[in-house]
Amino acid sequence: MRKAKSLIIFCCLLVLGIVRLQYGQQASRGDPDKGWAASPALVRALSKRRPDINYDEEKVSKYTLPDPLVMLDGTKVKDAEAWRAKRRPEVLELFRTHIYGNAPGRPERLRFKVFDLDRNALGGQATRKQVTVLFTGEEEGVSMEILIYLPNASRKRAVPVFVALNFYGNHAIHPDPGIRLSKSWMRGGGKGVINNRATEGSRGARRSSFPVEEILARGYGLATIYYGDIDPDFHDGFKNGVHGAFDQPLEGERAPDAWGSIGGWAWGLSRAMDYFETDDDIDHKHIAVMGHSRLGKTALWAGAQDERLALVISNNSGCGGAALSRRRFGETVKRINTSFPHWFCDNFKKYNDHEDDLLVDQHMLIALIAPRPVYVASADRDLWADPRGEFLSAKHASPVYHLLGTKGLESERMPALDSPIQKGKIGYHIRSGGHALAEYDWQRYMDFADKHFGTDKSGTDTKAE
Ligand code: GTR
Repeated sequence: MRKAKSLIIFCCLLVLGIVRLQYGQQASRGDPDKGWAASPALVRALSKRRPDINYDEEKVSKYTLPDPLVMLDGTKVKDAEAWRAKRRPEVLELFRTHIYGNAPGRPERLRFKVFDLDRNALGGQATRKQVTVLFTGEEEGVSMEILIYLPNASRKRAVPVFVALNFYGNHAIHPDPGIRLSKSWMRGGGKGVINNRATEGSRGARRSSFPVEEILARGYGLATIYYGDIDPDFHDGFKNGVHGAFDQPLEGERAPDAWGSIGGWAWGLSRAMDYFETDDDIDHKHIAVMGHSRLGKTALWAGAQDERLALVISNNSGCGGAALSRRRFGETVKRINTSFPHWFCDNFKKYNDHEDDLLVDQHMLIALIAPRPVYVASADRDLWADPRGEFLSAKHASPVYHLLGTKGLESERMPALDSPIQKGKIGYHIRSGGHALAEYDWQRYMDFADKHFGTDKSGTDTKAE
């Protein structure tokens, strides 16, 4: 009898617990009919921790976004022709002058050296290649290493490839002992990184962000590059990396619109694209560029400038990436320029606390990618990156897609958690969890690429173009 009583009490407590859990989850997800809303408890906690930062939707002041379809002189952009010939170049120039800076073109003496080719890597699942890109053509000059895995099961020789910069060296994305250990300078804090250098202990440390086997199984190749090869991520007055190699400051002074680090990393992605065009195993017409966080900002900027990049993906890119600057929600222009003075060009600092003076906002960065497919992804707990600002940016880029005769982000409101929108050429999701590049994100990016590249599991074309 006593046993039965305690069983009943236990069951009641269990039901209560489940109800509470459900209720709690709902509270953080917002009203399902209204789409995602930040958890009020999280907003309270973050606001308490950082009173200088706004995490409260109610406190976002009114702002007016510049219209991507109105020229600086007030002329309306009425057709695709005017967008391509006039407005697109104008917008691109505004981003170059005021935000990311001007980068040089492809260096004349650029050279590629394939130093590793294993057609039986990862137990036979992949072909692994490693390539050094010599930016100045000289062995001792600044260079980057590309690690490439291509699926052996693909029925097609040339496969579509995801290219992504990484934070801790190519060897950190997978424990494959064939990957060359990075010798470059590295930020501290990474597993197995000692005195800013990688050690054997760092092999595979970032594996959870790069589901290599899953990518291969879906018929895609993966190419990755350590971003610090291109430009080490610290402020040294632009002496090291590609800036040191290519800058020509006038009387020692850098121009206020000279490229920053994001400009440098994006430039590196274009040099990777130069290599892909020479490799017959790679379908260079179907390259998707993907980046997380600061590298998400970089992926968008690379995709905006280099139209050879066929699909562009921003994972939790936030301020200076997909998020609208004018919302001043989470990280702001002033905050980012203060913490990372080397990421953008000097002119961008003029907009610290003066976001409304910008002649562009980040929806126009996405619009520069039109009509190519672009995917923006946020994370529920990543309020620093302003998920709603990222969504709105994708939405306000849509008129340009419509003008070009295609669909943009076809949704008026934010979706619920983990409910991707993939109807048009702009995809969007907000994943449960925090600031990260998760397997869930990769799977959605591959779904999106399947749609736009027409790839099925075997890497066979399923879409007529
Ligand atoms: C943060 C920065 C963000 C984001 C992030 C990252 O510290 O404020 O803009 O880029 O770093 O790259 O991990």
